[in-house]
Amino acid sequence: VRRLKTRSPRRAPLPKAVNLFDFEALAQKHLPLVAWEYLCGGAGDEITLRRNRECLDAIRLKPRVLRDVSQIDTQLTLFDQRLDHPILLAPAAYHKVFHPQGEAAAARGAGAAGAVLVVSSFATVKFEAIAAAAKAPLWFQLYVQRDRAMTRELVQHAETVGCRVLCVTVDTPVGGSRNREMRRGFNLPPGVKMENVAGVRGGSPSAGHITSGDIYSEHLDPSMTWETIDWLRSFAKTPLILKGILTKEDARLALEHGAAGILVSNHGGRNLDTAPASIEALPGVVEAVAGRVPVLFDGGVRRGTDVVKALALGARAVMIGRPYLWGLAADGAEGVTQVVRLLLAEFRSAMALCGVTSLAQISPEVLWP
Ligand code: FNR
Ligand code: LAC
Repeated sequence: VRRLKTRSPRRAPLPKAVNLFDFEALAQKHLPLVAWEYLCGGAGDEITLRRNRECLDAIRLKPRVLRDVSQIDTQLTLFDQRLDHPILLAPAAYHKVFHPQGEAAAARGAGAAGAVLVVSSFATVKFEAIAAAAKAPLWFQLYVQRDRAMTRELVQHAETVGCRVLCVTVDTPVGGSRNREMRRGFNLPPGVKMENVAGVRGGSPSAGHITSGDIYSEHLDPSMTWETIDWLRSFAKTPLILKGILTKEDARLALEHGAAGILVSNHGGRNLDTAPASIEALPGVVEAVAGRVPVLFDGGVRRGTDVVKALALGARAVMIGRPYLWGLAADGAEGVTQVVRLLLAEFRSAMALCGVTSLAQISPEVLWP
């Protein structure tokens, strides 16, 4: 009996990344443990973090057939901006923890994939350099600082470099209990700092390594209220949206206080553990908003089918957080571009298999009842 000769699996080339989870595995290989745990971690027992995925997985889509899906159009208009597709890059702090070129690489990678990058207040590259690397529009994410003059300067600085939307994060008056960061003593590596927020403690040489706890206590304002939003609107030149709304009550208040949009988010499960999955909260917010402003969504988006589901439940667009950071860690700007392209290709395929050819056609009808 002749033995079939098979190739030794050890000699097979490294498989290329074909989905976002492949990039997750690559990122974990590339990053020091402390950076990896900052990136992947959630608050508390990570119940909300897991639930973001579980609830998206549990939704079923409805396949339709024989509908001519030869032309798929993913374009949309959002805050008067024409976008090629509804996949945006969520604000994330400290990109230089993941790649030496930090936010400049992320902006370059986003631009090549036609994706909006929301630049974090805690960026580790100067706004000017991020803007110079960007080919797609930038938005700006604000963490309100205790020093209101500094806060105003930060917003105006972001506007000056061309950020087109002001995304105010309202779900983080204080940080969540992030046990992974605490256990590893997460810190910014030497030479890495917040480049656009004047250092309260960040610049102090005695601090050396800064723990995220220190950063949170110094650079978040637990006293902010709805009046702070009114104050921001009094001078902001760009549309103001609120990031981190999960309830109908807060959605109604957001409208009363003139928000131009709402981002339904639980901060990727990093703040209040045992809060619901973002996708569970989305329908209630969409109902309360009743079409008056765009509702955006983030939390656990990993597959093109997830994008279809969020849009079917009323989101106008989605943001991804960890996945593009996986791309950044694995392969810099190119990795970011690849992550968006893979997700977009899956999204287009899922649209076709659901029998829809434009975003306007994505309704609750695409969900299995
Ligand atoms: C974040 N997020 C975040 N949000 C924000 O408003 N400002 C910030 O600076 C950061 N920083 C940050 C760092 C890291 C490492 C992560 C993973 C997340 C939250 C982010 O914008 C978004 O809400 C979630 O990441 C979305 O969930 P997924 O896609 O990561 O599941
Ligand atoms: C985080 C903060 C910086 O999620 O928003 O790590």
